[in-house]
This record gives sequence, C-alpha cells and structure tokens, in this order.
Amino acid sequence: MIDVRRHNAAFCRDHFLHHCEEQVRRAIDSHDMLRDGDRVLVAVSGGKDSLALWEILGRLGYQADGLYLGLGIGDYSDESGRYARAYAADHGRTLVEVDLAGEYGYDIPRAAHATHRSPCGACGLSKRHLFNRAALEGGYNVVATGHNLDDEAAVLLGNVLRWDAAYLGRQYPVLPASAGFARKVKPLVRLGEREMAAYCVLRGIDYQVEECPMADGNRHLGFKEVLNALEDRSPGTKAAFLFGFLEHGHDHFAAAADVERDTLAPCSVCGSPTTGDVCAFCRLGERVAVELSRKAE
Ligand code: Q46
Ligand code: ZN
Repeated sequence: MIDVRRHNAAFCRDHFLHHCEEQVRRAIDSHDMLRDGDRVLVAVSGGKDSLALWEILGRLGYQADGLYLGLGIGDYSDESGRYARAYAADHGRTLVEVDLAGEYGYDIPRAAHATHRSPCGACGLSKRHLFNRAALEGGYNVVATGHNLDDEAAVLLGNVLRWDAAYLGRQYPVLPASAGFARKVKPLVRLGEREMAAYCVLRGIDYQVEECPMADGNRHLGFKEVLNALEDRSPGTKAAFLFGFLEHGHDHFAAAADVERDTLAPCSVCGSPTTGDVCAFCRLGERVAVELSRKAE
C-alpha cells in the first residue's frame, strides 16, 4: 500500500496501520507522555493529524475528548468544524467547542487586520492560550496536539536558524505541567505528514484536505519545503535532524526555557501565566477591541 523511505520499508494495509499506532505508543512510552488516570484533551482542527491522533489515542485505550476552536477563517473554518463534529458524532466521542468570535468578539482575520500581524502569529498565540485555558477549566490535565515529524522538524529549523535558545529549550515532545499550564504532549512526532494522510484514508476518516487560506505568510511552509528537498535526496534527514536534537541538543537549551518559566506571573486580566503584566492573548484582544471601536465611530 505505502512505502516509508526513511524506514526503508513498504507496508500492506494492516501492517501500516499497526506501524502508525506503534509509533504513537513508542512516542508516548519513551517520553512518558501519558499515565493512567490522565484526562486528555486533544486539540482537533478537523485536519488529518488531529483526527488521526484522536483515533489512535482511543485505539491505544486512552480517555481523550476533543477540543475544536472556531477561528472564524471563513469557509475553511466552517468546513473544518464540520469534519471535527462528524468524527465525534460517528465515533461517540465528546467534542468541546470554543468559538473565538462568539466568546471574545473577534476572529483571526479581524485580529490580523487590526494588529497588522501575520494571521498565523495571532492565531498561534490564541490557540496556545485557549487550548490551555479550556483544559484547565474542563478539568483536563493534558493537552495533546497533532504536531507531526514534519511540523516539528520545520519548527526546529526555524529555531536553529535564529538560535532562539528559549524556544529550543521548550521544543520537546512533552512539556510538564507547571503553575497555570496543563501538560502538553505531541504523540505524533515519530510520524510524517504523508503517513498521517494515508492513515486517515485507510481508516476511512474524512478530514479537511484544504490548506488554511491564511497560511501564505507562514514561515514554516518555507522550512518544510527546504526539508522536503533534503529528504528527497537523502531519506531520513528530517528524522535524524529532529531526533538528534532531542537526544543530544535539547538539554543544552533547557536552562534558557527554565529561566523564562521562572519569570512567569499571573496576567492581571485573565490570570494566565505571562512574562509581562498582561498576557499576549489579552493584549491582542484589547488591541482588536480598540481598533474595532475606532472603525465603528
Ligand atoms: S490555522 Fe492559524 Fe494555521 Fe491558518 S492562520 Fe496560520 S496558524 S495557517 S496551523
Ligand atoms: Zn491574560
């Protein structure tokens, strides 16, 4: 059915499905991501990675509910929400929903416009904040996201090109819980994008195939292209880059992330941990509100 060049292997349907589930099990075990009794909230976008993750966690016997964030990115968001809801309904799973516009008065296109930031900047910080908040408020102690090997290698390349020590210190498949933060885990780090798409197709999971229309300014797409070109010439490069860093490089940067964590204090508006007085999410909301009221005058 499918070859995976970095493993120098070709799989039939059943062995491929087993391979994917086994890679997730190994990622969870080797990084001690999940334990008995954990309440897991899976960040579900309606795309292949998050739906495959939700499916595999269920098959591995973990209790995991989904969280869908309505980002308000036009038809793309409407359709993504439909895939997430359909999966939950068909599989009898609980999907928690948070709607950015309904609950905070703005969506991602408006936030990007009002703040003159790239949509992905506003979107990324909103997602991180709202996933964590929804987990804590819902009594979940773990947030699981569908970041795969390609995503993580691309983020690593970006962080290395800037030698961003604090980001490198935080780039790890599991971030332990700390004051105001649920544990964060990335159980798909051992699986590539193409494997996740194939997994969904073979399991009959319908997912949002369209890319987000606001992804144009997303730097990670460029990093992915570069890594794909390298991978094409020399299969296994991406995995060697990421896993080499996790094994040999990450520890050297962990102290930089610790220093940053030690400076965190509750946001004066929402109480989430932040390095400033008001957290980035609340500042974003304030700027959008000011801009929208200015326009209304
Ligand atoms: S949803 Fe948001 Fe992504 Fe769209 S605006 Fe960018 S970050 S590309 S994963
Ligand atoms: Zn805040």
